[in-house]
Amino acid sequence: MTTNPYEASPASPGPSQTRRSRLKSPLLWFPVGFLTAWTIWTIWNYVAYSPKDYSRGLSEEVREASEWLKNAKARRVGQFTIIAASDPKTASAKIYPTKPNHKPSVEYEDTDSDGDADLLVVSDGKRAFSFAIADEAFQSYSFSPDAFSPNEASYDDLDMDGHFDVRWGPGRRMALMVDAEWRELIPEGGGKGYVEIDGKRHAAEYVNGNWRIEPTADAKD
Ligand SMILES: [Ca+2]
Ligand SMILES: [Ca+2]
Repeated sequence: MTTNPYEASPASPGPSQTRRSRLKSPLLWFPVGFLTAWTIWTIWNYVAYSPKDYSRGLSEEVREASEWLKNAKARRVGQFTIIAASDPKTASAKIYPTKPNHKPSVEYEDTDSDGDADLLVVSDGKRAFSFAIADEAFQSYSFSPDAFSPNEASYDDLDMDGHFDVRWGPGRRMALMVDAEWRELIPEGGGKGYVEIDGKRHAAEYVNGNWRIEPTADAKD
C-alpha cells in the first residue's frame, strides 16, 4: 500500500498533460470560429453585392427609362450609396446620400451602353435637371419643376445660353420662346411647324439642335 500522499497515481494525468488538454479547446475553437465568421461574411457579401433590381418602387415610366437599374450593383461608400450597372460596358450609375435623406441624387445614364454617359440627371425627388452629354461636353439641359407629374411642363435650354427655348407641356402641348414670350408650336411633322405672332403664322424648323423661327416682317425690313 502506498503511503506517500504526493505520489501520482499512474492513471491520473500529470500537471503538464492537464494544461495541454485545456489548451486544446481554444486552439480548436479559434479556426472553427474563424471559418464560421468567414463563411457568414462571404455569404453576406455575395447576397449584398450581387446584382439586384433597384428600380422597384419607381414609376413604370422611370423604370423603362432606366433599364440598367433592373440589374445593378450597390456599394456604400462613406455617407453615400452608389448604384452602378452590372454590365461593365454600360457607364450608368446613381449616387445619393445614404441617410437620413436620399436626396439629392446624381445619375449618369449611358443609354446606348457604349461606355460613355449620355445624360446627367440631378434631382431632389421632385425637381430635376437633365443635361445631355455628347462629344465629352454638355450640349443642352432640361428643367422639370415636378419631374414625376405627367401634366407638369418641362423646359429645355437647347443652346446652353441660360434661357429656355422650348416648353414641353402641360399635356401634349409644346411652345417655343419667341420675342421673350411663349408661343405655342403647331407641329406639322418632320421637325417643322409654325407659331402665331399677332395673328400671323411664322414657320418654325428644328435645325442643328434648336428651333429656328421665320423672322417677322418687321425684322426682315
Ligand atoms: Ca453612351
Ligand atoms: Ca437657350
